[in-house]
Parts: sequence; C-alpha cells; structure tokens
Amino acid sequence: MTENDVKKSDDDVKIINTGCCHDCGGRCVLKAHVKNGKIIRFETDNAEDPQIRACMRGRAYRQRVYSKDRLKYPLRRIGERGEVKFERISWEEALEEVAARLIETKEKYGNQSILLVLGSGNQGMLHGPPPVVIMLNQFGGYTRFWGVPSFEGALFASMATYGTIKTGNAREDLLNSKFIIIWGMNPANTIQDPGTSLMIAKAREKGIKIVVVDPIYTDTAAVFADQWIPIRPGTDAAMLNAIAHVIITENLHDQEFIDKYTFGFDKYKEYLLGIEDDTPKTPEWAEEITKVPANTIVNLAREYATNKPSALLAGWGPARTARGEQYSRAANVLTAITGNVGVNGGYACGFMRAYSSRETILPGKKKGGKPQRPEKQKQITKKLRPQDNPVDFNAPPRENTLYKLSGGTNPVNTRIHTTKFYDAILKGCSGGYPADIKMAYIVAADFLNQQANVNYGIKALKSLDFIVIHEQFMTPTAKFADIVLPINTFMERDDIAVPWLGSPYYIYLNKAIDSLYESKSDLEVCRILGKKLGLGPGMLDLDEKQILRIFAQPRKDIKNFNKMKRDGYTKIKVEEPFVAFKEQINDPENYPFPTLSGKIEIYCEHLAEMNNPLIPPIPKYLSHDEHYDSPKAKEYPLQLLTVHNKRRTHSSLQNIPWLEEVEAHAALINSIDAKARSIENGDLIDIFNDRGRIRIPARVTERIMPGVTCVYQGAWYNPDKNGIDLGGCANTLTKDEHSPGGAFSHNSALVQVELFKKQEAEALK
Ligand SMILES: Nc1nc2c(c(=O)[nH]1)N[C@H]1C(S)=C(S)[C@@H](COP(=O)(O)OP(=O)(O)OC[C@H]3O[C@@H](n4cnc5c(=O)[nH]c(N)nc54)[C@H](O)[C@@H]3O)O[C@H]1N2
Ligand SMILES: Nc1nc2c(c(=O)[nH]1)N[C@H]1C(S)=C(S)[C@@H](COP(=O)(O)OP(=O)(O)OC[C@H]3O[C@@H](n4cnc5c(=O)[nH]c(N)nc54)[C@H](O)[C@@H]3O)O[C@H]1N2
Ligand code: SF4
Ligand SMILES: [Mo]
Repeated sequence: MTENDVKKSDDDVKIINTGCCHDCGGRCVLKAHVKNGKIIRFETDNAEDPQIRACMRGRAYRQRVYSKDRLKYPLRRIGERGEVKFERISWEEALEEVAARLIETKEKYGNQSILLVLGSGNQGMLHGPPPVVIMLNQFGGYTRFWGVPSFEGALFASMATYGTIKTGNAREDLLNSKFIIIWGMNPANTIQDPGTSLMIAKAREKGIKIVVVDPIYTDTAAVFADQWIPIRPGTDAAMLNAIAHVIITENLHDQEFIDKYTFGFDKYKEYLLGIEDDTPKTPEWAEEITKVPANTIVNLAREYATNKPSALLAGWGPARTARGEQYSRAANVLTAITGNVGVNGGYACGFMRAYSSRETILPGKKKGGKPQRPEKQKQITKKLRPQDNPVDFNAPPRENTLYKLSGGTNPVNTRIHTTKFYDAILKGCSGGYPADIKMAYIVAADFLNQQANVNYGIKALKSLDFIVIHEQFMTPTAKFADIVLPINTFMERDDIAVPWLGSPYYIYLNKAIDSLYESKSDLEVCRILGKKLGLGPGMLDLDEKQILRIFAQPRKDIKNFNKMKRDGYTKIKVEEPFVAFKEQINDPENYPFPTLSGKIEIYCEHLAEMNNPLIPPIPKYLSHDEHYDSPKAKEYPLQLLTVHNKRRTHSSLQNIPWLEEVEAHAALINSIDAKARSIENGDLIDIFNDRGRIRIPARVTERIMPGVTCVYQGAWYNPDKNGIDLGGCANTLTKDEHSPGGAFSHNSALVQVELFKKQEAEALK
C-alpha cells in the first residue's frame, strides 16, 4: 500500500513529515501516519534520489514512543541513591526543587561545582542538550568535559596531519576509486550517513575491489567485501606502517606528491626502515604483532599503491583504542605518501568528510592564512557570548590541544576528559581537577551505562549531593538521580536535524502527536526552570518554530525554510562530488594546508613540540598496559571489543521488542576460545576483569578472530545483588583512561571468560 492509498482509503489518517534524529550516522525521513492522534505506521523517503531512507531502528520507533516503560510524570528519589525507589511528584514540585538545589549549590560552592553531562540522545538543533546549555550559561555556567568517545583519537590525528577536521570525499566519489579499503568501519550497521552502504554496493557492482580490515567479520565485510583481513585489535598502526614500509622499499610511493605537498617524509622513512630504533617495520615484524600474515600485508600494500586512485576509509573504531591516535595518523599518512589526497577516487581519511557548501570555507584557503604557534596566540575568545560557558571562559587551554589550529569540536579550555569524570567527582581539586563537583545535571545521556568503568561510576554518582536528569526512560543512569524529569520524544515536537559527516541535506521533524502523559520537551522544561532561576527573558521564550528559524538562518544552504518544513527535509544539490583538499592540491601557493608547515604533516611540528612519547610526531605503533602483550594478559588473556551494533543506537532502543528479535544480546567468541573453556553456543558465560563481571549468553562463531571477544556496547547495566551485571553492559569491563591526544580506550580492555556453572553457583548459595 502506498501513501496515497492510505489517504484514499482512510480520510482520518494524516501523514506528517517528520524524521528520526538518533545519534547513528543517519538522520532519516519518517512519514508518520497518524490516526486519532496516534501513529499507526511509518513510511520513509520514497521521493527523488538520493533517498534518505530510515533503517529498522527508525521504523521500529512506534514501540519506543508507545512503550509502557516511558517515563510518565516527574519522580523524586525516596530510597537510597541507586535503590530505585521513587515517588510521583508534580512538575511544580520537581522544578522548584531543581531550582532550589541549583541556586543553593551556586551560592555555596560556585557554578564550577555544577557538572553538566550532555549526551547524544537527541540530535536535533533544538531539543536535548541545546536549551539546557543556553539556560545554564545564563545561570553562570558549569563544569563540563572535553573528549567525544566517537572520534577523539581520529580528530586529533586529523588536526595533526592536515590541520583541519574537514577531510574525505563525498560517498558518490567512491565510484571513481579503483580499490577500496574499509578499515575498522561497519557502515552496513552504523550507517555513517544513509548513502554510504548504497555507494559501496554500487562500487561493488562496478567491480571495484573492496577489502575490509576488522577483527570481526562484520555485516559490511559479509555483504560488500572481496577480502576480509582479521587483525588483532589495537595493532593497526603496526600494519599500516608495514604497508608503508612495503610501498617505500618497493618504490611504489608518489615521490612527486610527497615533495610538493608533505612535510617530514624522511623522518618517517627513518622510523620505517629501523634507522631510528634498529627495528625495520617489515611485514614480518607486523605479522607477529597483528596476526596478519606478512604476504597478506605485502599484497594489500601493492594493491593499494598501484590501483590508483584508491580510497582508504579509516573508521573510528580502531581509534577508540588506548593509543588510537597512532592508527589514525598512520592511515592519514598512508593516503598522503600514495598521493590519494585531494583527488577524485582518493580519500584523505582524517576525521570526517565534509561537503563544500556547509557552514564555512575550508580552513587553509587564502582567507584563513597560516595558523600560529600556540605561544603566539592571544586569548581565544575575548568577549563572553551566550554560547560560552562562563566557568571555563577564561580558563587556560588544556595540555596537548591541537584545536588552536583551526577549530575542533571541543572548547580548548575545558579541562576534564570525559573518561576522567568519575575520578574528578571523587577527587576534586585535591586530585588536580579544576573543580569540586557537588551536583550533576544530566541531559540526553545514559552516562553511567555509556562511559567506561561503571562500578567506579556508581561510587562517583553516589558521592554527589544532588542529581537531576532529563530522560524518557528509567535508564541505568536515571536510576541514580534524585529528580527524574520525563521528556517527550522527537515525534512530539518540532526540530531540525543536521546529518553527520557533512551530508548535503537537512531533516525537518514536524510534530506528529501531542506529548504523551505528563512529558514535556527539554525546551519547555528550561523555559519554566529558567524563570524559577530568575533568568531574564531570552531565546528560550520564543516559539519552537521561531527558534528553529533563527537556528537555520546562518545556514545558507537552507534556501527555503517553509518548503523544508513542509517536505520534512531539504536535499541540497551538489554539482560534483566533494573532494577535500582539491584546492590545496591544485593550487598549493594560494591554498596552503592549515598546518604550521602549510603542508600535510607526516612529521607534525606541534606534536614534536609537545614532546610526549605517547603522541610522537610521526605515527608509531605503541603498546600499552592493557594490550595482548602486557603483563596483565597473563591473567586476562582475551582482548575485548565493545563496538556499535545494528539493533540499538548506543543504549537507546534497548527496550524495543522488535529490535531485540533482530539480535539478542550475546558475547561473540571464537570457537577456539570457546572450546578451550568448554563453552557451547548459547551457554551463559561470565566475562570479567578487575573492574567488573558480566554474565550473558555466548555466541560461538567464526565471525570473530581467536583471542578476541566482543560485547556490543549499549546493553543496560543490570546488577544482581552481588554486583554481577546480568544486563551485559560493555562498560562494566572497559577502562576509564584516555590517550594524551584524547583517544578513548573502549576497545582496549583485557578480560577472561569462563562458563557460568549454574549448579555450582546454586550449591554455593
Ligand atoms: N546502529 C548503530 N549505528 C550507529 C551507532 C549505534 O550505536 N548503533 N552509533 C553511532 C555513533 S555515535 C558512532 S560514534 C558511530 C561509531 O562508528 P564506528 O566507530 O565505525 O563503530 P564501531 O562499530 O564501534 O567500530 C567500527 C568497526 O571497527 C572495528 N574495530 C574495533 N576496534 C578495532 C581495531 O582495533 N582494529 C580494527 N581494524 N578494527 C577495529 C569493529 O569491530 C567495528 O566493526 O556509529 C554510529 N552509528
Ligand atoms: N564500551 C563502549 N562504550 C561506548 C562506545 C563504545 O564504542 N564502546 N561508544 C560511545 C559513543 S561513540 C557514544 S556517542 C556514546 C553515546 O552515549 P549516550 O550519549 O549516553 O547515548 P545513549 O546511550 O543513546 O543515551 C542517550 C539517552 O538520551 C535519551 N534521550 C533521547 N532523546 C532525548 C531527548 O530528546 N531529550 C532527553 N533529555 N533525553 C533523550 C535516551 O532515552 C537515552 O537514554 O556512547 C559511548 N559509549
Ligand atoms: S536510527 Fe539512524 S539510520 Fe536509523 S532511521 Fe534513525 S537516524 Fe536513520
Ligand atoms: Mo559516538
């Protein structure tokens, strides 16, 4: 049945053009069929190409909107923190209490003692974090974090190499490649903009060879790849350096490109050839480390270097490891020494791809000029603006930041890394942190579940004076709050969603239904709370649509706001596929790279000045204390991956029965490791280390390499009375550490696995 048939057959059905703005790589069109105020079904984009088609998660959204578990009214904690005993209260009581606690905390301890925790639950411009940020800036500010788990390692590497995060080519341009490597990326599940899988499929149809490098035989590998190369987690920099070794020793590099556009090649060559440390980075050297056979490395190197132009799509997963910056740097450098930057069919794999007309011009164009060394920089922001957080406004830039170059995604003067939040809460100023934190304001984040080391997190949350959360469900984090405020979903309000990765379209989400139960939008909450805090009238008092117009106004590619609102999207016509750094390559005199040298930095001068062996100026393979070769591996011999999967977006959508049917939670374990532990498919297993223990079924499979186990991130933490997590939250096991460049350790934890023996456990009771 088509949309028109519905209209004809049933006049009561209205079709509202709205969308899904969860934090996956997409932002997709949903057409809500609404009857008597209720959504009865969803359709997606059936219009002109490129279609922005929703995935199964978006299409299952009715089960989220109408879930019996939705938070229905404000709640106040009555038991011990985390005991999950709450009483129903009115909005008036709830917001009075939140206002009083905010004012009291500010007066007694100062704004820096208020911790603002922002999550990715809603990716619209208006709802989720934005109104709370505006309100609390007006209130005098808060302590916040730097470091985005998604990509911080990749971002740092991108800044170090190219001086910018705007890299990569448009997906359509993959069809101009002769060879594609998808390294640590699984767009069949994680989307990475709705066109990615389609373009990879078209490339495959065209006969372009596709290789996937990943410890897991992912859906992307299964569907698209000609070859799957399993690699030991966290060792990618070794393989990439060995590829570079082959290319250089076989004279397959692009010397002309290197001479003209790059800086520091000779120093890298010295490292590769072992002149610096007596260890040539040969394929045999890398085989020992990566478990990838030397001849596989040699073949891949030859194919990548000789089938030009070739695209290396280096994902963020391997950068989410303890020394993740090195992998990303090595990948960026490989694209440069083969001359695959700034050309159609190539791919400068830095942080993300950007289509040219979004926001501003690429840094490095004439206008921007060359960046300056940090010591020459004046105060970064001089006048406090509404979007500035007064608490860290005048704070000194934190250590090791490269964002001064031309702008990253985190303010340079926020100083607590996301992984260190719990430590900061527990240790405060006496532990070297910039604040003594007393209360937390949490919005659109399932922080406890999604950040590393849940058991340490619980200690930290228990130590706070007060916690308020804006949520839709009683998540593992909400269970620790003092006041829980029920928030509506994106079906119940207007918003605009900007896609990731610079895709040329916007989604307009028209409100499809009224707010359910007593839920309110984040904006409505802030409007009321702002008044209680004594804040003067401001932007938040405007109507939703007025604010959205203001937000849309600076975006010159939104040509017709009303049409976008009516259609539920606007697709921007791009004449030819965007290719990052085309100007820099075609006209280097006038368009230097925005780095200190004005070139692609194989040797990064900023990193050299930092003089930190963990973020060296050339990309190096580095081990760490939770790696396969660390002493800890004797006790915990398996490497744990905690990657993103198709049936959830992080911890959102965990409680959707249709999606649970698609893939029930289980740990992937190779049959060799399973057999050694007498584990059979479906058996309950314990996965543990010195941070915690989870108990979930085993999925015994050849789709993960031996020595590695995977617990998909996002399952809800659910401890039994002994603290064993029966929900199987990956972060019960992960490490709350980061690399100096900001890379998270989500894929660098060592664990042991054992069969759970029910009878023995019962006998012990
Ligand atoms: N369905 C779905 N889509 C999502 C999300 C979601 O939760 N669900 N989350 C969204 C968000 S916010 C983000 S940041 C992105 C994340 O996107 P990615 O970072 O690309 O996602 P992951 O699946 O964690 O990792 C990609 C691949 O890297 C592999 N990998 C992990 N460690 C290593 C390693 O050391 N070496 C190599 N070679 N490979 C490794 C994993 O096995 C995985 O197949 O996805 C987005 N899309
Ligand atoms: N082990 C491990 N952990 C990871 C990762 C990993 O690879 N491995 N990946 C990390 C990554 S890349 C990311 S981005 C993070 C994501 O972590 P989070 O940002 O915490 O994302 P979610 O778990 O989806 O939690 C978002 C919450 O927002 C709520 N929400 C949805 N819409 C709204 C709204 O409109 N308003 C409000 N107030 N709330 C709303 C949802 O109900 C949900 O509970 O997880 C990280 N955690
Ligand atoms: S979950 Fe992501 S890919 Fe799926 S419909 Fe929503 S925005 Fe689109
Ligand atoms: Mo992310």
